[in-house]
Amino acid sequence: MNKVHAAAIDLGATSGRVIVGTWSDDGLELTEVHRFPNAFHRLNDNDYWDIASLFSQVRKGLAEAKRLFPNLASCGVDTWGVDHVLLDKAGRLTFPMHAYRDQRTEPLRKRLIDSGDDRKLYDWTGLPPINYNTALQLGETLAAFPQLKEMAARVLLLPDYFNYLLSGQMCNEVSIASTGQLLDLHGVSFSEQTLEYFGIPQGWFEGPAKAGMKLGKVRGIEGLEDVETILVPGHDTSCAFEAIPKTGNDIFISAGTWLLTGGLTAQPAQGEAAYKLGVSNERDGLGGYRPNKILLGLWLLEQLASKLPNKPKSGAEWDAVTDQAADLPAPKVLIDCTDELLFNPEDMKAAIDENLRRQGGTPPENLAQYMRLICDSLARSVANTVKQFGEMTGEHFDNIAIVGGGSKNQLLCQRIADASSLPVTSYNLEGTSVGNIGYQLLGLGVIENLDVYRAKIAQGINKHVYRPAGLS
Ligand code: LFR
Repeated sequence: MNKVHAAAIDLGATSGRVIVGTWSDDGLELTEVHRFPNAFHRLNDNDYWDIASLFSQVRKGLAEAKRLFPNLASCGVDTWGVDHVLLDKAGRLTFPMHAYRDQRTEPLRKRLIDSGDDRKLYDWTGLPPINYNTALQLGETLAAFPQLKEMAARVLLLPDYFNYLLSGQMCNEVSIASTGQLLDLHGVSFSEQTLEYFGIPQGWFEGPAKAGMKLGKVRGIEGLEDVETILVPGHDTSCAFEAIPKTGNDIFISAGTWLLTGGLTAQPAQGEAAYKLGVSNERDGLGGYRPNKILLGLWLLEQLASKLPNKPKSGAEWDAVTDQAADLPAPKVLIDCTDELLFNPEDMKAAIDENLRRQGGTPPENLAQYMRLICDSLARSVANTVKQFGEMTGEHFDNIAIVGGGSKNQLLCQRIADASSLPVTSYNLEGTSVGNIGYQLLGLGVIENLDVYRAKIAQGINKHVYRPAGLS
């Protein structure tokens, strides 16, 4: 087999990267060609993404990918969920792109809960009332600016928009559409009831399209005229979940800014139990169900550290803090990770301290103590969710499979194992890019299906199993 090179453009809320996957008889080899920080910016009371500079980083990364791999065949874009642009008929931006942690939707979310309509929406879409849902964001936008109904003609979520800029094709991909509370729980279509409920014009969305198809050659970047843009699962979490080797009765975690905990199943989670647990029935790139619970993740640590004068600068410095934290005694009072005040506080340290005080606890004194507190608290939140998922589905999970940046945090993995009394298998896998590249190979006709791809990747994968304390 000739080597095939495909570039995964993977944009997260705190960093973005372009990674080239080289697929051959030997399997998949990844080369990171570009990495850059990402952040939203507050202007008065609102939070916005700097979308033009984000796209310029994508262009830079693609140009570098082509320079290093002159035979580059394709590229595909995945990003965080829910955020979107409103375009006019000619594809021009009609509204600034807000960031999902913006609190502008909070009054509307409260109204949904107080009126009980969130339950109705759950039955229609299988998604709980999270204040960043695209449907809710559009509801707020339209209430504040009703004239947008006439000005805008189309809504694209972020990966769909970058696909459009790259290829000239507008389409709404299924996994990313599902993050926004926009799809009908059954079948694969937009939820007419939900769009109507929020006053969103039905024509603002089309499809949704399944991943794995060619959108067209890259436009407007010199030298990339032969490179195909391929529709991959636009949602980063979907790419990550789809890359994880499936063995036994696993429950999965994609660990990073969030801890996305759940699985890939043929059936959606629905009804009272799923609603109470707050399961999000997101979709994979082919429209299959991926029910998961969206738990607060390492955002707590990232935000806390970002304000510290002497924050660790390298991986080695972070490892040293993790080692110190592992030697500390387990904190008696843990953070309540369901606290909404932790979603986007001005000052994360103050928000965590306040959360502890409310529960009768004492704030930590140094970064290692915060690290220990955060890892133990996140571990408890995951363990509770795994237990509740088991009770809801009747499944007996015998392993937790974890990928993503957080899977490299040994303390977090160990504490999840301890708190859940289950082994945690951490895969050394750049999961999001691996999933993204798999769909590009599918679109290029290089692989038959994703099972074959996953099986081949699993052969060469490094993993580490964390056993729960007290069990061997
Ligand atoms: C992770 C993620 C989560 C989603 C959150 C907001 O990057 O995509 O899956 O819940 O960001 O979109």
